[in-house]
Amino acid sequence: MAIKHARAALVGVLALSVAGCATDGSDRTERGATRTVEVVMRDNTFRPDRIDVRRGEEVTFRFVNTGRLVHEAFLGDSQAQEQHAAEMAEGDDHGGASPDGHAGHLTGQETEQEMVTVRPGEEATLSRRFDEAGTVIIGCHQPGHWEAGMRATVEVS
Ligand SMILES: [Cu+2]
Repeated sequence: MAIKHARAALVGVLALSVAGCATDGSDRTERGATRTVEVVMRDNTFRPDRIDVRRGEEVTFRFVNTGRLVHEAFLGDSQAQEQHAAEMAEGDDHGGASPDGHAGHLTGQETEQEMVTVRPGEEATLSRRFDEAGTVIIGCHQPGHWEAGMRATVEVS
């Protein structure tokens, strides 16, 4: 009984939030086009390590960290991965202070998030629409993880 009531309440909340999105006035909102892919993070792998998507498809990645270490998922091509790896290495030298180059990078991207950090036992989602055919990489840039091969590929065709 209690469970039924809770479910009904949850459905109500979901319906409300969907309605909230629709009246947002945003023309970027698309209904029912998102596919969710669960990716398990371990020490130090992503599973699956290859995800096939269709061009134009919007995917929500649900990263679940079942390992004992903090992991991150950074989405980008190989060039972006190398750049991010270099930034992480630089960050160590600067004692964690964020140079303004990073802020500029973020403002140029509107609100599109391209990275999540997930603690052990936690999960986080990242949504991305893939408009170009090719390979996008999901990389973990916690110290040593990228070097250890902690990455997955998204093949867009
Ligand atoms: Cu990692």
